[in-house]
Amino acid sequence: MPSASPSENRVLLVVDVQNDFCPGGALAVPGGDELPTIINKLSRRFAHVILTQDWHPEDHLSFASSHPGAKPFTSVELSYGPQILWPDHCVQNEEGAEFHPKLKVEHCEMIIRKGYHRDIDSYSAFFENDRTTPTGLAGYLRERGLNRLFLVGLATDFCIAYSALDARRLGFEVTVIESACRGIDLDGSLEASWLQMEEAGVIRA
Ligand code: VGL
Ligand code: ZN
Repeated sequence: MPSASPSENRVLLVVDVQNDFCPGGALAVPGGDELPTIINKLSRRFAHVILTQDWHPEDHLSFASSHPGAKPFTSVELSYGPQILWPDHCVQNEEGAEFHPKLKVEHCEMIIRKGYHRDIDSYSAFFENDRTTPTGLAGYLRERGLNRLFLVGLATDFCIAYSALDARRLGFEVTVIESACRGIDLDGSLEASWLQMEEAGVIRA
């Protein structure tokens, strides 16, 4: 299998820069709207760019509204383990699921959607939250020889951290560019996720 040239084995993975994760959205991450400008500029230094898009059916099981009486930001036990319940967000085909209008990465070569199975959430770009159902991204990257990942986007302590940890587990080199990420920070989750990422050999840049 031919691999990409050494200078082109890097790929920028832009995670969930969508309206609902930005101020004014359903699950707003503070400062999320600062990222499009930063990422647009950064993306020019990468020959390969992939975007992820959180893409839920309207009755998704990660929504508090799918559990009568449950409040957002509490946790429930699902078949695959604990799941935080979120406000309804990134519903398929709705405006909240669209990329932030200022995000302009024309040379993006693939958009990977996740969280589209009703019964299972998917923080990571590689596996759904059962940690075993693959999204197909690892196969794509391997087949194309893209083995150095640079992660940016939202949210540092959920989709970025889960993606970074899975990528390390799969043997990729992983760098998280902190200035181009923003976190949710539920009960210290931001600090905890950085510790886990650093332990796993993720480069914090
Ligand atoms: C995310 C919570 C729910 C994320 C997605 O992009 O970090 N967080 N869905
Ligand atoms: Zn989601």
